[in-house]
Amino acid sequence: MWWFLTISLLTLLYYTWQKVGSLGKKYPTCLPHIPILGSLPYLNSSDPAHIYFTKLKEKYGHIYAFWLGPYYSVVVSQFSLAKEVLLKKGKDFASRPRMVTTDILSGSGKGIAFSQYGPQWRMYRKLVQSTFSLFKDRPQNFEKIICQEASSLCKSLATKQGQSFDPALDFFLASANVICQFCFSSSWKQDDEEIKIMMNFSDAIIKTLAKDNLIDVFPWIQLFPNKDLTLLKESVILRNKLLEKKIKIQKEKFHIDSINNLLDTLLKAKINNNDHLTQEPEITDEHVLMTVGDIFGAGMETTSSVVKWCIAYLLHYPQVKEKIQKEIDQKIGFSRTPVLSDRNQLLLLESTIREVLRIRPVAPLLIPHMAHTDSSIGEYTIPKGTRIYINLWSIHHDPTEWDEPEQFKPERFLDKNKEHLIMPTASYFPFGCGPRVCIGEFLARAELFLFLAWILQRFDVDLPDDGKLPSLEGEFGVVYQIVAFKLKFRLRKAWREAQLST
Ligand code: PLO
Repeated sequence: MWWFLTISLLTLLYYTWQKVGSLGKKYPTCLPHIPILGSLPYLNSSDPAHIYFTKLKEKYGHIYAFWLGPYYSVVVSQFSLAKEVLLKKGKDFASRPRMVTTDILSGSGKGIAFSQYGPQWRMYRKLVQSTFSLFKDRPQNFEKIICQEASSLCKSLATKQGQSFDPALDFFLASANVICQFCFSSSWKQDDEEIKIMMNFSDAIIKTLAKDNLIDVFPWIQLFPNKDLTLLKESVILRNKLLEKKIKIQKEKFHIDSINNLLDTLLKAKINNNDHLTQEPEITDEHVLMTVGDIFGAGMETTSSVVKWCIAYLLHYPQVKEKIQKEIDQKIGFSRTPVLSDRNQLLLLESTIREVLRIRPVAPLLIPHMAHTDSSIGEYTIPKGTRIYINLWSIHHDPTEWDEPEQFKPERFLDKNKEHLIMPTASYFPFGCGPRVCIGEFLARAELFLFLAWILQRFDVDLPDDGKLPSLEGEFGVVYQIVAFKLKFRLRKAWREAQLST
C-alpha cells in the first residue's frame, strides 16, 4: 500500500514540476514518458535509430522531444531548423553530451570530436587546422600523398585481378596511410600485421560507440558485466597502445624548427605552452594522444567506408560506372593518371560521390550535439543541457526537397545539359556545418575523387563469382558502414592496350 502511495505521489510531483517549469514557454512535442525510464518504453523498435527517428517525424513533426532516461533530447529533421542549430545558433549548440562510451574513447572528453565546447576544444581544433594549412602549401602536399596511395592501391588490386575478394583491407590501408602521413609522416606496408589489427579494433569501436547503448543512458549499468563495454574498453586500450608507440617513435625525431605533421604541431604547442606562462589551456600527453586519435580514426574510417559505398552502388548501377569510365577516357585518357584539377572535368564521378554521400551519409545522425546554454530552435525553448540529434538521414531523404529521394540518381547534381555541377536543394550537408563541421572535409573529398578516379581508369568492377550484389542496407553506428561484400577487379582492355603501346 505504502509503496503504491509513494510511487503515485512521485509521479504526480514529477508531472507538476514539469508543468510549472514550462509555464509560458513552448516546447517541442514530447513522446510519452514515465519517471526514471523516460520515453524508453516508447522508443522500442527494431529499426536503426535514423530510420526510426524518421518514422517518428510523421507522427510528431519536424522537431520533437523525448526523455532518454534522465536526458531531455530533441530530434531535428528539417533543413531550416537544422541550419539554425548548426549555423545560426551554432555556438549555443556546439557542445557534446558526456556519455560513458565516448568518455572511454576520448579519455573523458579530450581531443576534438567528443569534447565539450570551450577554449580547450577551440585550441586543439585550431592546431589541427594549422597543420592542414601546412600540408596545402608544401611540395609533398595532399594531392601527391593521395596519388601515391592510389597508385599502391591500384597495384595491390591488380595482383588480385579476377579473384572474388573483400576489398575492405585495401581501402582501409589507403585511407589509413594518407592520414598517417598527416599525423606522423609515416605509413604502413600492404602485408603489415598492424593494419589488420587496426581495422579490427576500429571496427569494434564503431560497433560499440554512442550507439543506442543503454549504458549511455544509465551509467550505473556498467556495474554489471557487459560484453559491448568490455569489447570497447579492450579496443580502446589497443588503439591507445598503437598510438603511443607511433608517438614515441616520432618524438625521437622531433625538432622544434622542423614541423612536418600533426604530432609535431602538437608537441611544439606543448613546449611553448610550458615555456611561457600563457593563458592557453593545458596541453598534456593524453590530450595530444586523443587529438591525434580523433583525426586518425576519422581519417581512416570515414573515407574507406564511403569508397566502399561508392563501389557498391556502382556494382548495382553498372550503367553509371560505364558513363564515368567513358568520361575518364575522354577527358583524361590513358597517358596520365587523374589529378585533383580533373574534378572540373569528371562531372559524373563528382556527382556520383555527392549522391552516395546523400543517400548513405557517413553519420546519419551526425554526432549528438548539446545545448551549453539556454536557447531556442524556431519557436521552441531549448533548455541548457538538451541533447540534440540532427536527423541528416531524414533531411537527405526529404521528399519535399528531393525528387524520388530513395532512388540513386547522380544526375540530380548536374544541370540539364550535364555541363555543370549543381546543388538541387540546400537540404544537404554530408559533412555537417557550423562550428563542428567536419574538419577534414576537403581532404575526404580529395581522397574520394582520386581513389575512385584512379580505380575506374584502370579497372572494371564486377560481381563476385557467386553473383551476389552488396546489400545497400548498412549497419547503423557512429559511422554508417556497409556490410562486408565481395567483388572482382579486372584490368580494363583499353588500359592494358595503352600500357603495351607506351
Ligand atoms: C573510428 C574508430 C577509431 O578507432 C576511433 C575513432 C575516432 C574518431 C571518430 C571515428 C572513430 C569515427 C568517425 C567519427 C570520428 C570523429 C568524427 C567522425 C565519429 C570512432 C564523424 C563521422 O563524425
